[in-house]
Amino acid sequence: MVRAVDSRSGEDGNLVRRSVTAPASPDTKPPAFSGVDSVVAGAACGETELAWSAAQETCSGPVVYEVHRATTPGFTPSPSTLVGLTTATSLVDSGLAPTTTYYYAVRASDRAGNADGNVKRRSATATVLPELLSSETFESGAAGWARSGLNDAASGLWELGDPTQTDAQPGTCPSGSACWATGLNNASLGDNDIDGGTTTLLSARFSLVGAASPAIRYKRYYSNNTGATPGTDSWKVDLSTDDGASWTPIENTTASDAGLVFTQFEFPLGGIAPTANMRVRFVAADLADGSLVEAVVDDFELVDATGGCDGCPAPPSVGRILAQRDGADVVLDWTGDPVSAGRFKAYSSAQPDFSDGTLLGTTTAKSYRHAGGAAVGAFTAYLVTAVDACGQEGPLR
Ligand SMILES: [Ca+2]
Ligand SMILES: [Ca+2]
Ligand SMILES: [Ca+2]
Repeated sequence: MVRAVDSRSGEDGNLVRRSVTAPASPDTKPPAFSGVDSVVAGAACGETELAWSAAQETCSGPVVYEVHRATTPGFTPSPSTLVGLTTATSLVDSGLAPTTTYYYAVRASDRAGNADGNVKRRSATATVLPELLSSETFESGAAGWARSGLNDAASGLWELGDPTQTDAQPGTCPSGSACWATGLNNASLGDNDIDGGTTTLLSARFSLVGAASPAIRYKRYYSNNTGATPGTDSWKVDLSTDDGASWTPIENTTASDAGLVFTQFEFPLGGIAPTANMRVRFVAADLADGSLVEAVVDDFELVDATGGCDGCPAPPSVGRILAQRDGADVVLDWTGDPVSAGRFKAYSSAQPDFSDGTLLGTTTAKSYRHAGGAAVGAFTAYLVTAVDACGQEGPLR
């Protein structure tokens, strides 16, 4: 509202002032807004997190932000791409498909219905969680792994146990007290390292059939940078999908791990089709005279890099919410509801059947303040959903 002052002279000659309300001049100026600033993968499965700077608006506040989402880069925001309305300057989008890239635009609109038309878009791939399919720590024995294949070295052949420490060999395992090492017991540096040939460690047969994004992980240590001819021997790891008949290299390096520290290596199969007859072999050698070569392998894991989103139970639903006016706001409260969740989402709708529900915002508390909610319309329905640790949200109904 614009307030004006009407001035006229009174009979006694004194100036009389009184206020009148002038007709409202329509606010047609959209909020000055720079659009979405960042979109990143979210904390939980199937989530992205958006953030933007507040719009400048002085006449018809508060500003409401329309969040639009699409899977095409140059999309045009429209009612069909609207996925959220919020007065906050950030939003967690959830329930997204893993490995899919989503594109977002955020536009600001004021109470008078003026919307900005920025064309800024940002994209991110929704968070995926890996699923651990199996883990071998060798604490219960060799588990079908063995020295097999080319093993013509005079010393430093693969052995399972707890290694003794030298400047070239760690004195502990990555896990527990059992790991594979090239000659466990070294009396001194240069004693019981690999000499004069090759040693090969062959894994047990394993299957990765059914994994959507299969990967192999292991912890390893490799050193060839001490001794008379450092850096001349290779560390090789190969993968077979046909029980050892043929091999694909997954590591081939002359670089050493520094400081007796293990490296966790992860190899996504990518275009290699998983089978039920898979094996890995770890090959270390001292082929150049005088090299000190040591290696350790432990904690062999099979992983489905995107499978973690499938293992989540059905998300909880919120039963009872109280909605009450507080001045111009509506405060939602479900502290009496027994459901527990890490996060809740509040929606409003002008329809009793909730056919056009719009996301107001996200909260970690069991309450939500809908700023300006009391003035939105004669009828407003509210709904709160719970979001579980996987980022799954209860149904909107
Ligand atoms: Ca171990
Ligand atoms: Ca050794
Ligand atoms: Ca040697």
